[in-house]
Amino acid sequence: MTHSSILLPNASHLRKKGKIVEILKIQTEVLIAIHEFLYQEELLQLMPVIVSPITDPLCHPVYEASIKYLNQRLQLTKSMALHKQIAISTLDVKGIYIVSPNVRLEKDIQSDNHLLEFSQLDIELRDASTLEFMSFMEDLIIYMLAKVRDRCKKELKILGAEIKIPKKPFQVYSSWDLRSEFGSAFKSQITQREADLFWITDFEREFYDKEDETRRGHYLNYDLYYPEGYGEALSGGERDYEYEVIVRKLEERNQSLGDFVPYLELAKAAMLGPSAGGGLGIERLIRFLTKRPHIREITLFPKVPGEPIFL
Ligand code: ASN
Repeated sequence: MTHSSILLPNASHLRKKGKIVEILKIQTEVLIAIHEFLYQEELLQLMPVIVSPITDPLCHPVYEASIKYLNQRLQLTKSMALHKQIAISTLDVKGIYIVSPNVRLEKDIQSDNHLLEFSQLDIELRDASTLEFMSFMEDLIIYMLAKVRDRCKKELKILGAEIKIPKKPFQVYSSWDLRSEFGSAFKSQITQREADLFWITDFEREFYDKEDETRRGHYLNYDLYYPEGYGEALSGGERDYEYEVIVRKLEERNQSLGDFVPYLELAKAAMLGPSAGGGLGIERLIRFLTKRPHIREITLFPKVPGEPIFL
């Protein structure tokens, strides 16, 4: 059998060697520093969930990614948002984390910052507020950046990348203010303009992010952004956990209750509790630290939306 090489051009990074060794060394040190910080903070690490009857519905369109096993339809994990909330409600600990692989078969995204398969550092803190979670993440990021700057001097020099340590507290913008200043494309505008990491708060999105009880239509959630045009780093929020509220929000979003049966059963049995969390994209973080023009450059097996997959 003969084969044509329509896929091989997509894999030029495997041949040209690039600076992938330095990039992966930085990724290794990033993960070690993150584990160190979370260990000191006494969070427990959970193993990832890959298939489950439920997953994050997301708030943008993706192709279905599921498999049938016996009589069940199992979803490939889009994020562990629902499992994290269930875990922290079940375990009497300060917080949990997972380095979690996610599959999102993007439909119409063209960007230098998306992969169909990626990993996020998912964290959930028990009883935490928005401000407490944001402060926790700032400490984590400052700790990790200082360690990587220290431990990867040679690699950063080869890559021509400098690590600047941000000061706490990071700047916070409301999405409402940014929308009125920049219009609907505010995210790409503001990430170009800023010189340090910053937060954007209060987005209307997935049903599990907590709505502000005193201001309906406003949300206790946040995104962390990189400066210099590197875009979104983390998204997360405080969680709604009361059955009636969750059902109302699913209905408002025209989402089928049948897609969330085990989660709704736990909510109905009052087995969900207050927490806040978020997911930090690992590949995006490495791209930002190594200052690569496209996220494909920091992984050996990139899966870029709209392109055939080589490996
Ligand atoms: N990581 C997000 C969260 O924890 C969910 C997501 O990735 N869509 O809220």
